[in-house]
Amino acid sequence: MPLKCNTSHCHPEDNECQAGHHSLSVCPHLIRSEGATEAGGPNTVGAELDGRRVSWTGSAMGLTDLEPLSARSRILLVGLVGMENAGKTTFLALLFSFLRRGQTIPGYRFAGSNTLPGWELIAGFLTFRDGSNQVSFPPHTSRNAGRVPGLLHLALKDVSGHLIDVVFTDAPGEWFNEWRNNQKADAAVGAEWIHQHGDGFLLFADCEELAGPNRGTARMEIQMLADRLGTNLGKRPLGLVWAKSDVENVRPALREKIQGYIQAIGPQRYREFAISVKQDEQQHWHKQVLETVSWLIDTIRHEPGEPLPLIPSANTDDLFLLRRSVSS
Ligand SMILES: Nc1nc2c(ncn2[C@@H]2O[C@H](COP(=O)(O)OP(=O)(O)OP(=O)(O)O)[C@@H](O)[C@H]2O)c(=O)[nH]1
Ligand SMILES: [Mg+2]
Repeated sequence: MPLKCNTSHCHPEDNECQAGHHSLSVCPHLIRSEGATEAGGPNTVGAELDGRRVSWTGSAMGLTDLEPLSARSRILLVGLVGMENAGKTTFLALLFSFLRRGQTIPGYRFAGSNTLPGWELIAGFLTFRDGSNQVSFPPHTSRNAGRVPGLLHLALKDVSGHLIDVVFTDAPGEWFNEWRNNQKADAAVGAEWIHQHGDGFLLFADCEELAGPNRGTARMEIQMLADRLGTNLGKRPLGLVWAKSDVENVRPALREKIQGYIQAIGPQRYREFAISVKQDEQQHWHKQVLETVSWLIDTIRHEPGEPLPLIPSANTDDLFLLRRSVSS
């Protein structure tokens, strides 16, 4: 049975304690429900918070941590959707590695992050360390990540200097597996939350799975996820990310069927991207990671088909507009 608390907005089940206790067991507000044990497992009274889900540690954020951010700007929430091992966390790790190296998201400058250690935690796996030439992939995202996904934050500035807060979800593929089968399943609450609150989505298609013996199942799973995402999608942009594009495309017809299927669902604002951890001068897989984010932010911020408003040039005959120069 999940842990409960009588303080509003407190979520011990997500390992968040509004009173700031590191060990949930010492919090006087905690309701010790039947079945909650003293140690072990995600929903335990004895669980050490260890700063994992509170924003001031810089770790990936939880739902409550969004509040202070939303006070400064309208947060753009980008939902990363895909089955287990589809490449969602690796995409985020790549994105941060490029930003850390000084590369930019086209049209946007890096202006900070509330979750730097959270980004480092995943990008660190793709980083060469002193004395070692080994890199590895970030670990599988745990299904015990809580009720809401891990949230990674980027503050960006556009060309005119406007600050934009973007938050990316890093959720376990298992959530989406449950969600594609049953939208209302208990284990699909996090996936449903992403769909409800996301301002834009990236659907990950695993090119390795699509080239392997389980390609039929992989195709069906992607299509089912696309169906779910397509429901009430409205103007929200949907990007299809061909992850692990370095794996040879042995079944081009299969990919075309997926493309056709998603286009038939009719997302109003749709684009495809091919990415990989491997560098390729012709395919620009790395560049497309940054372009994916740029396209999403641009699309979320601007109404479809609506050109950016033109800034009228000052009419120099108008004395009102010339007020300052007249009075100076
Ligand atoms: N060949 C190849 N393999 C990749 C690439 N990106 C990821 N992988 C492999 O795919 C695995 C899963 O990647 P993740 O990024 O953890 O996938 P995920 O979607 O976050 O998975 P969950 O956390 O389980 O939902 C990695 O451990 C790698 O083995 C890529 O660009 N090329
Ligand atoms: Mg993951």
